[in-house]
Amino acid sequence: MIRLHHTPGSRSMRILWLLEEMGLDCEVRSYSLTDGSLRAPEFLALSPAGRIPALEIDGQVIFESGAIVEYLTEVQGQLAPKPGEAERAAFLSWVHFAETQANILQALNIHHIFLRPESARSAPLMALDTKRLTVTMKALERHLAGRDWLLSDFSAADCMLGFNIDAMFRFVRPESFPAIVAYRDRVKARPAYQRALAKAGGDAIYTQDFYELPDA
Ligand SMILES: N[C@@H](CCC(=O)N[C@@H](CS)C(=O)NCC(=O)O)C(=O)O
Repeated sequence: MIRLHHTPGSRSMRILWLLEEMGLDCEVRSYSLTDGSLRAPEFLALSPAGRIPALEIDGQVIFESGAIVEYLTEVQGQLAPKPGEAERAAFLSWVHFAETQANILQALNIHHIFLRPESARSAPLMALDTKRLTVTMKALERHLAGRDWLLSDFSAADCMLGFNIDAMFRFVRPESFPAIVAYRDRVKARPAYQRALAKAGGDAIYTQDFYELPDA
């Protein structure tokens, strides 16, 4: 039995999608980001920082989406180059790059969406994080120009990074990023992505297509 601890719209989509790519079924247990259930002792016993995702598999619990991706690809022997193989370093770099970018997106989510009252928000910090996000998007745009996936073929690194794309375009307009837009379209066309999306239960985070920066 594989059980995924999940929140709609969160990083657990990476794992839901990867499991679908691997043809592995899982039970999904859903949580709210805001009702305190992620700080309950039973959840902290699974994920010590109180974060989603956590995955119960093979009689153990794994937390951190990047660790789950590395574990699943190792155990299943698919969707990642093995240690010593040519693209292994690139695979690990993009898996962890995706999480660097997700942390910036998370900061923007907190400022734009979760922090209340609005007067508690910091316009300079929001502008700074938008610039930091843009740096990661420019790097991604350069890397994706002329290629379909992060590595020479689709890999689990695409599940880590592909999840970020919808969130990126909530804060930075897509016009300057044609390679990322085309990559997003390839991601969305994957049957496993669509099956995962159907299981994911929607998006519990965004209520607007785009979030403008407030006046500084
Ligand atoms: N580095 C962690 C980050 C996990 C994380 O922050 N998840 C978010 C949802 S996308 C969460 O649980 N937020 C709840 C909170 O911050 O209290 C990972 O990749 O799994």
